[in-house]
Amino acid sequence: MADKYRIFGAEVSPYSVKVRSYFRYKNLPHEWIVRDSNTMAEYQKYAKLPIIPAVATPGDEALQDSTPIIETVEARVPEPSIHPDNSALRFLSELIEEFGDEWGNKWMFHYRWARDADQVSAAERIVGAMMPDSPAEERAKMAEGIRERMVGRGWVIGSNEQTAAMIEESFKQGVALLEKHLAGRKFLFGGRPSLGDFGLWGQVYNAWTDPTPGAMLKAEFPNTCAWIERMLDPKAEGEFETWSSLEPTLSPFLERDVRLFLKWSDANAKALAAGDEEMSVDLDGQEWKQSVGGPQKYHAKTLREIRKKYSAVSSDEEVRKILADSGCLEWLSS
Ligand SMILES: N[C@@H](CCC(=O)N[C@@H](CS)C(=O)NCC(=O)O)C(=O)O
Repeated sequence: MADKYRIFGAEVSPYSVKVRSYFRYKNLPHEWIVRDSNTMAEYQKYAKLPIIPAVATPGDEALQDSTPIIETVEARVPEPSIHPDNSALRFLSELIEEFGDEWGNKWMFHYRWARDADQVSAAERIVGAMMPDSPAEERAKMAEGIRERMVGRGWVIGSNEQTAAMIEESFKQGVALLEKHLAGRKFLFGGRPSLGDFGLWGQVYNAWTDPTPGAMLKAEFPNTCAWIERMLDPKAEGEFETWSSLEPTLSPFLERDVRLFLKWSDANAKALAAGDEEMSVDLDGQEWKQSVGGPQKYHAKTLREIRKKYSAVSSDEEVRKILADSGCLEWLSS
């Protein structure tokens, strides 16, 4: 039996760094193993799906998919808890995690592959981590190949001519709301990190490492940048707050960003169920149109999961009111 967890991941993978920050916060003995040409064979022993992160537990069990990884470990090592005691706040944190994983990823992925500077930077970092021992010439060739492949894959996250500006606007407005919320506050729910912080942070941290969104964050959003740096190795610095102190600045984020994401996710699930190849949804007066297929099935699955989590707390008056007031309820209770 190993004495540590092993996390196979990469710095450029938002879900990998999300899990690594969680392990750091929980103070769990772990080794961060960059999945590269040297560690690939070992990674493949644990990875049922060809994705990172993959975690090997001290008992040599294989875990994949960041949300179940965190849920499994949290059930085994509950302290310090990443869930507020209050069930309404706990659900909001889970909802923000879902938002980060499924919509924050559109922000990150779109910016990473939309412009030359970001494409070059990301492709170089991916190759630098994957093939550290290869000659520069080989790495440059590989980086060009990755760049070409990824630039053509915007459809995976629904980035296309019609949605590009909507995604960028969503990032700018979303981060502007976070910036206000993080003024004088260490984490999204108060003095310690929640599940919602880990999920959203993995994406925003990765965007911060990319030239275009990184420059924007550094120029305009100092509170968000401080949170990004704090979340790399987060420590409990206080307690979770109550809804009354969070509400003034967290409500606007739920009302705009999370509500629109849920509306999109509902439309995506309906299009898949109907066997459509395209989906279109009105997001506050702007039409979002994208192809749907294999990659979008995962969003439908996580929508079912978050609805299940909502249904477990739906008798709680406080959570119903918060979700109804922010326009999120109708997408969670269907
Ligand atoms: N839902 C999964 C998503 C994992 C995922 O999409 N990982 C990406 C990197 S961020 C991946 O492994 N892509 C294929 C690859 O890098 O080989 C999770 O939360 O862990």
